[in-house]
Amino acid sequence: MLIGIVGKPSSGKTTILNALCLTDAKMGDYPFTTIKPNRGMAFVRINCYCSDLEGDCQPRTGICENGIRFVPIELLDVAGLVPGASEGKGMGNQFLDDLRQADAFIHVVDASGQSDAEGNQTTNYDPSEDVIWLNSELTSWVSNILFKDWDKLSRKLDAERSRTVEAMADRLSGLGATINVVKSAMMESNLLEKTPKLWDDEDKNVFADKIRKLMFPSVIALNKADKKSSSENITKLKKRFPDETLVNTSGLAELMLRNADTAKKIKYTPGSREIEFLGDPTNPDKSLNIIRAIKENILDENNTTGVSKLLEVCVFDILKLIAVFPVEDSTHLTDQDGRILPDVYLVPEGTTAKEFAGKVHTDLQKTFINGLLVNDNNKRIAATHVMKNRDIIKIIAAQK
Ligand SMILES: Nc1nc2c(ncn2[C@@H]2O[C@H](COP(=O)(O)OP(=O)(O)OP(=O)(O)O)[C@@H](O)[C@H]2O)c(=O)[nH]1
Ligand SMILES: [Mg+2]
Repeated sequence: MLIGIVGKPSSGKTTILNALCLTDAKMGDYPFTTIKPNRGMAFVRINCYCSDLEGDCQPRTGICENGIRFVPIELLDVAGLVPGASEGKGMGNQFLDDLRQADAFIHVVDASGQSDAEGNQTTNYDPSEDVIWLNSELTSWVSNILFKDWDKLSRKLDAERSRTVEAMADRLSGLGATINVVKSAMMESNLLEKTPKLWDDEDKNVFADKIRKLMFPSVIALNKADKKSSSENITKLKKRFPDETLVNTSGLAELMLRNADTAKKIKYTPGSREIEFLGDPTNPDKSLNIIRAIKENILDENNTTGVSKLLEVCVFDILKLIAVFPVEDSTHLTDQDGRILPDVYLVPEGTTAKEFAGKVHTDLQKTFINGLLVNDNNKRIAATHVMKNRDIIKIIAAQK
């Protein structure tokens, strides 16, 4: 799973990546600081089972702190997009291409209204515009892929209409589309019964928009929420886009908190409201004044910086993933080497026990016999059993 971070230049995309992944990618208060995409590993929080166990769990990747497990997920921060990107403006074609492998988007909006659509400094810009034009550029990007040389293809499909879904899926194979996604989008656009030669511009746009939403579901970060001018804009944005998922964030505050934690100046667990100042309280470190201001103005006021929540909303509400723990020993919750709860996988809702086995190892899917649901008194489950969030499963497979 890969989450793409998109938005206009200077909205704070790289700052959010750095805050979530503790990467050191270049940030700047000028447009197009990022040109080549930056990748990073972020972590979502899951309630672990280790607090009920005698020993501590031993994650193979990520960490577990006070019963909270941090599970890795990959992020991709790309260059800023500007209006006209789908037609190549601001190297938009190339930058959009970088997003092909993404499974969902975090769209970072500068809620302060202090940067225009191209990321240049201004005042009183309406950030609602960014939501509208960015969605429209993304839809045009999909549309350009779908309808390239359309006259030729639609004429061909006139003779073989039954091949339409397949042909559209072929076009989108670079984006990782499946036949099912294409079929759903065509059905939702009322195009399954209409011959492609008769699709008008409106039909094509509706279809491309459905594909965008199915293939790249999005959450919007209302970023720079710490700035004074943001609060009125945030109220307006929430009113104007009731169907979008919106989360207030301050990427910069989160980055400062995490950096101060890494420097051991404070103890801060991402996503929490509390921070603990380390060091000698009688000799206050002046560089911590900014952290005190973040505590007072952001954490005490709004509980969190919103950045961990943003990722969690993206993983659990938008991508609809669940966390499942595989174990070998259902009594001690260990793997074959005695490591306690070493792995947890994020898989799509609806994943069956057998499909899950395939995520652990392709051979396990082939040799799958059944499973034990360890968190439900070792209840025996069949291949088609649908897994739930925080299930612990012991997979029983045939010996090869
Ligand atoms: N006040 C405030 N400033 C922020 C916040 N997030 C980012 N910034 C500032 O906004 C500017 C742009 O940040 P970047 O993270 O480089 O933005 P970007 O979207 O990656 O920009 P490009 O790579 O040019 O597209 C920097 O000066 C950041 O310090 C925030 O939450 N609050
Ligand atoms: Mg950047």
